[in-house]
Amino acid sequence: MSDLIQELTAPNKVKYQQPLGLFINNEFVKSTSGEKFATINPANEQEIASVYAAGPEDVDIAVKAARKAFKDASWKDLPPTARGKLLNKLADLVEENANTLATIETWDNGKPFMHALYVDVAGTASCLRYYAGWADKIQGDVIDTTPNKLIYTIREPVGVCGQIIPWNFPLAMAAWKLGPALACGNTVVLKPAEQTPLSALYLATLIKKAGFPPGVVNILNGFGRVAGAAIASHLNIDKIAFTGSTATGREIMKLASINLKNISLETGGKSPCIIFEDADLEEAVNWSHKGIMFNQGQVCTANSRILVHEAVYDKFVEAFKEQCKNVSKIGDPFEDSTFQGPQVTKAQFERVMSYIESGKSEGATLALGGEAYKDVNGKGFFVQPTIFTNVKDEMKIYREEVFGPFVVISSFKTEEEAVRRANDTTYGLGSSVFTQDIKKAHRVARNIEAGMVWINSSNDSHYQVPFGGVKQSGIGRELGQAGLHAYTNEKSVHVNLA
Ligand code: TXE
Repeated sequence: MSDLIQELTAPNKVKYQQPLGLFINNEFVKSTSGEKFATINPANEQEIASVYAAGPEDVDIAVKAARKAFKDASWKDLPPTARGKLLNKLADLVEENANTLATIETWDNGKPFMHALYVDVAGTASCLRYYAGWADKIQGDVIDTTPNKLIYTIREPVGVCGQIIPWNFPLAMAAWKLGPALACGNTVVLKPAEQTPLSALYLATLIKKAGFPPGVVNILNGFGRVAGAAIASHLNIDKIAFTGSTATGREIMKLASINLKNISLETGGKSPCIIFEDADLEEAVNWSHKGIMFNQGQVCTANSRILVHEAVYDKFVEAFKEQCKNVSKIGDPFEDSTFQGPQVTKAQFERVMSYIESGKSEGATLALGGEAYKDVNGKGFFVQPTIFTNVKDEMKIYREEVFGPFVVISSFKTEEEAVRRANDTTYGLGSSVFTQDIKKAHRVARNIEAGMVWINSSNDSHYQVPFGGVKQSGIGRELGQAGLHAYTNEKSVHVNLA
C-alpha cells in the first residue's frame, strides 16, 4: 500500500487499485494538510479505506490548474468533435470497467450491486455518450435586425466550473455534471460527497486514460463546510453546480454571490403521486413502490407522498403493503436477489428512524415496517420499508423530505383537492399521476407545480430529458439539451455593414 493508492478486495472478491489522493492536473496528490478521512461500508459498518481531504489551499491549487487548462490550446483549441471523442472514450472505459465501478459503488454506498451495474454505471456511460454527441452541435443563432447589420451569437464555455455532488448516485451525479460541462469546453473542479468518496477517484483514473489534458478535470474529496464552501466562494470559479439538500443549496447560493457565479441547483423534494379511482391499480402499485423504495428511498424525485382516491384507498394500501413484502427484499447488497441495501450512513439511518418516531408521536398509523433491520452479525444501517397511513397534511412526515424507504399514503375525494394538496409544499421536483382518463392526466400535469410529471409511471428519468425543479427544489435544468445551456454563455456579435 502506498499513501496514494491501495489494493482493495471488495466483499464480492473483486480486487482493484483504489486511488486515495486528490486528483489535480491528472495526478493523484496528498492534501496540503495531510488530512485524511475514512469511508465506511454501510452494510457491515466496517472501514473500507481513508482518502485525502482537500482544504481551501488545495481547492486553490485545483482552481489554478483548471484555469490554466481552460486557457491552454490543448483544450481551448481542441475541435469540438475531438472533445466529443474524449467523452466517448471515457464512456467506453466506464463500460469496460463496469464491474469494478459497480463494486465500488455498492461497497461505499450500500446500493444493490445489480442496481449499481445496470442503473448507475450503465447510466453514467449513457450520459457521457449523450453529451459526447452534443459536443460538435453546440450552435449560436443569426439574428436579422436590419439589412445594415449582421448579428450572430456564439455559445461559449462559462469557464472554470465548481461541481458539488451528493452520495445517493455518486458516479451518475458526476456524469450528469461532467458530461455537459466538458462537451461545452469548460474545465472542472468536482467535489464528491464525503460519504462516498471512492468511485469518483476511480473515474479519475479513467479520465486520465481517456486522454483529457491535465487540469481539465480535477476531483477533490473533502468536507462540505471546508472544501465545498471553498469551491462555492472561490473568486476564480465562474459557475457552481450543486445537487444536495435545500439547506445546503441556500448556503451555496449565499457563498456563490461573492462573485455572482452562474448557478445551477438541484435540491430536495417531497414529490406527490396522485392515484385516481380509474387507475390501473396494479401498475400504480408497481411504479409507485419503485418510485419510493428504489435506492433505499434516497432519490430526490422519490414519490414520497402518495395521494389515493378514497374509492380505491383501502385496496391500494393493502396491495402496496404486499408489494413491499414481496419485492423489497432487504439484505446483503452484493446478493443478486437484494432489492434494498442499507442507508448510506449512520446519520442517514438515524434521520429515517427519527422520522419514524415523529410519525408515531404525531399520531399517524404505522401500517408497515418502522424498525431497523440488522445483518446476521447485528450490523448495518438498514431500515424496513415503512408505510404511514392516516397522515395529516400538517404532520412533519407529510411535509419534510425523509430520504429513506418511507412513504406516507393519504386519501382524497376530488381532483381539485388532490392537486391543491399535491402543491401544498415548498418543494416542486417530481410528481406522478395515475389515471386512464387522458384529459384528466394532462390537466393534472399542467396544474402540478413541479419540474417533472410522470403520467402512469414514476421516476423513469432519461438522460435526454431535462431534469430539475421549481420552488425550493432548485434552479436550472440538467440533462437533455437544457443541460448544455447551463454550461454556456451566449455572446452576441454585432457587425456594422453600413
Ligand atoms: O446533504 P448536503 P447531506 C437531502 C436528503 C438528505 C439531506 C442531508 O434529504 O437526507 O439532504 O444530506 C456538500 N458548502 N439530499 O447532509 O449537505 C457535501 O459535502 C458547500 C437530497 O448529505 O446537501 C456534499 O458533497 N458544499 C439530495 C453535498 O454538498 C457543501 C441528495 C451534499 O450534501 C456544504 C443528498 C457547504 N456549506 C441529500 N455543506 C438530492 N437532491 O438528490 C455540504 N456540502
